[in-house]
Amino acid sequence: RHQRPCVLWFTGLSGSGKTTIAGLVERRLAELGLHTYLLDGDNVRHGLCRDLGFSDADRVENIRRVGEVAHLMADAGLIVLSAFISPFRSDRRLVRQLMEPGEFVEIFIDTPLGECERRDPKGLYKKARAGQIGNFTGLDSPYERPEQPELRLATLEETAEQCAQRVLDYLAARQLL
Ligand code: GGZ
Repeated sequence: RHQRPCVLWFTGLSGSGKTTIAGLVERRLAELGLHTYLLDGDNVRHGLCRDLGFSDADRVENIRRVGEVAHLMADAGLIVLSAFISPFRSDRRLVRQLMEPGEFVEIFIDTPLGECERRDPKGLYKKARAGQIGNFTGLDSPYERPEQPELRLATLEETAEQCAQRVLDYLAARQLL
């Protein structure tokens, strides 16, 4: 089946739901017979970026490398899904500029900090509040909200499944499916 490459770039706070929604989208794309790859902290920060931490400079380098890998994968014809906090606008813009026009789809997972902290799926906010983790995004490290994302998904208003469906609807409307 024919597919157009693209990069679905999920951005948002820790615990906002990036990986969950990206995973649901990936499963639906796979069911359509499309070839995908999901880049996230689990498969990148233990390998390609294992020398990097969470200082501003390390986050910049993390996103630069992920962007280059996403670019290579899109060149190979894949639909790439990327789920990193990617807190800085300038880094997201640099990644966008690597891709062909229309190929980069910025998807803002807009979950308020209070809700991410309430969910705290890995207990990291609790640790950060206790002073055991520094430079934590949203607490003592910035998150710059996207100004013009292709999609903004409000997870307080819709379920993860509904959010995933909105991504698929967007791709269909843009003839990316
Ligand atoms: C933010 C941190 C931190 C700090 C560890 N700040 O919810 P998670 O666990 O699974 O996702 C977070 C992940 C963030 O890594 P990224 O590569 O996405 O960040 S960035 O795009 O800013 O480079 C969280 C965990 O790593 N984590 N320490 N200090 N998140």
